[in-house]
This record gives sequence, structure tokens and C-alpha cells, in this order.
Amino acid sequence: MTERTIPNASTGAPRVFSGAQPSADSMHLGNYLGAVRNWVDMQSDHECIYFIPDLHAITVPQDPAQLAERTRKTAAQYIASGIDPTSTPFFVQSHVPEHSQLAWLLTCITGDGEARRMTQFKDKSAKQGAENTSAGLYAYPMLMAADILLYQTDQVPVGEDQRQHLELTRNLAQRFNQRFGETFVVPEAKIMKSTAKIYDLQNPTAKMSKSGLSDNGAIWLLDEPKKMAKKIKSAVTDDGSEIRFDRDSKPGVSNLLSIYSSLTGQSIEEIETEFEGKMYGHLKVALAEIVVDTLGPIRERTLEIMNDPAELDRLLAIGAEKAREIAGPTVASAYEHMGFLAPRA
Ligand code: ATP
Ligand code: LTN
Repeated sequence: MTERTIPNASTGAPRVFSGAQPSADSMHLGNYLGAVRNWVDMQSDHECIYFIPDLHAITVPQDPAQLAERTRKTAAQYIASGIDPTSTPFFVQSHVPEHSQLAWLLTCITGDGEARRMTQFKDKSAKQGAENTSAGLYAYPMLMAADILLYQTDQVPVGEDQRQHLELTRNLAQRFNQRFGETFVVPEAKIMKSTAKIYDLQNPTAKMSKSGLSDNGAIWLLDEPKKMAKKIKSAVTDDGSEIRFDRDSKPGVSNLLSIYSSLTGQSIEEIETEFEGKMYGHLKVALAEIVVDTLGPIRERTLEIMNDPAELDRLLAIGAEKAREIAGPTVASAYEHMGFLAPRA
């Protein structure tokens, strides 16, 4: 295995790397419970590095003003959620040029058929039509592989939808090591539990998503607390009145129960017992309070951070500097192994 040139690898804890695109102004409850909260928790017993993949965001058309704004907002929400930029390297992808450098090398050892088989590419390009699909969308998985391999990552906590990209990343790491000599740690996907999958409040068979049909279907971290409570209280529920978990016949109530369980740590059975003989309305009132108690302070903190963009930019610059301490030597080693002529000092 490759020797690591890592500043703080003294603990021997596995290295974790992940991130989510700055593709909306606010994360939703599904992003928080399904991804960000896990990343926050992992900081206690893993060596974590987190980033905002803004270069990935331009694989679909972007408004330049919005890109910068959303990058800051996303960063602020991560920090407010508990990612600690003073101990966990936390940075913006485009601030670390090594991502683009390594992506090119990896693109050149990826087969065209291999890239075309990526289901995310197939789905998105089919939806947009060939003329509206950029070559960047095609190259997306190789950039993602570069993100991960630059940091000699052991584990990548991601959602199920990213499993195939992780498989490609592993194949590219093994291929590179075999062809050119040991350069990269071969990472593992850590697929985050689907029990935390959160559904749309208005359409509880579809997942809560940035691109949902109705704004009332998603709880946004930046929603005012009153609005969050109102959305929970007007969530679609099901026929009957019993508060019982049954995804098939009671998708609305089941969704509320799993949000309740994720936020409190109580099991579904415990919650069912607590609400035995009560009405849907009781569950909604209690849940609204829990949601507001959890997300309200994160929202406040996000607004505070957004009020001081210079301080936020300073933290991100420190993150990028720490990232480059690891990414720089990895790219240098990859160039050397591939046989590039070293530039004169
Ligand atoms: P889109 O609406 O464009 O599909 P998204 O809301 O699904 O976007 P992503 O940026 O694709 O968000 O995902 C960021 C992370 O949040 C991923 O790890 C994903 O698994 C997780 N996530 C997204 N939606 C949910 C959800 N409803 N429940 C649980 N986890 C989710
Ligand atoms: N493709 C991922 C975002 C992403 C990522 C990464 C996640 C880009 N590079 C590296 C983990 C590691 C997504 O859309 N969720």
C-alpha cells in the first residue's frame, strides 16, 4: 500500500472522504439525515476530509452568479451542521487544481464503453437529449474518481446512487497501480443506510429531493421555523387513523415515523407505542417541534456564518491549503509513475 504523506494520520483511523454538490440554495431534511449528519458523526472516529464539488456542478448548465452563492451557502450549512473546519479539512474543489489534473490522467485510462455504461450518465443524457449533454457529464465519474484517489481515501460514505461510480473508482485505482506501480489506495464505498431515506411530505412515495414537485414536500434547512412546522402539519397522511409503520399502505405516516425516529434515535416500535390510540395530528405536532428544535439552531448558525463571508472564505482557504498538502504529492507521484518529464525546478 502507498505510504501516506498525510499531516495528521497519527491516529491510524480510516480516512473518509465525501461531499455533495452545491446544486441548491438550501439542503433539505433528506440530505441532512441521509448524508450530512453521518459525515458529522464520522468525525469522532475517522480521519475525515470533506469538500464541495463545484466542478461537478458545471456538468449541467449553471448561472455564474448562482454558482458562487450556492457554494458559499452549501459550505455554511455544512459547518452549521457540525463539520468542524478547524479539525477536518473542508474545502471547495475548484480551489485545489490537483482535482482537474488527476481527472485527466484517469480519463485517459478509462474505456469509452466503461464510461458510457454509467447509469447516471445514461439517465441524465437520455433526459436532456444528446445535443444538450456536455462531454463534462460524460467525464463526471473520472473527476469523481480523482477526488477520492487524491486523498488516499479508505472509505467513501455516499448514497446508493453513487455505488457504480465507486466501483469505477476502485477499478481505475487498481488499473493504475497495476500498469504504473503502486500509487493509490483502493477505496471502499460505505453506502449509507437506506433506513434514513426520507420521502416527500406531499407525495410520500417519491424521495424528498431538490427537484420535487411542490415546495411543501421538502423541509429546507433555511426555511423559517414556522414554515417547517407548517409543512409537517400539512403533510399528506393516509386513510384510517392508526399510527403504524407500513410503507405500502401507509406511506405518509411511515415517512413521519421514520423522520421522528431518525431525529430522536427512538425505534419505530417505541414511537408507535408512545402514540397508540392518538391521532395523526398528535404525531405531527410532536414531530414539528422536534424538527424545529433540530434544524432551527442549524439555520440560525448558517445565517450567522453567511453574514461573515470573509471569515467563511478564510476557513475555506485554510481547508484548500490542507487539502493541497495531500493532493499535491499524490499528483506528483501519479505523474512520475506515468512517465511524464519532470519540470525543471
Ligand atoms: P436531486 O433532488 O437533484 O436528486 P438530492 O436532493 O437527491 O438531489 P444529492 O445532492 O443528489 O441530493 O444528494 C446529496 C446526498 O443526500 C446524497 O448522499 C444522497 O444519498 C442524500 N439524500 C438525498 N435525498 C435524500 C433523501 N430523500 N433521503 C435520504 N438521503 C438523501
Ligand atoms: N457524485 C456525488 C458528489 C461527489 C462525490 C465526490 C461524493 C463528487 N465527487 C467524491 C463522494 C466523493 C453526488 O452527486 N452525490
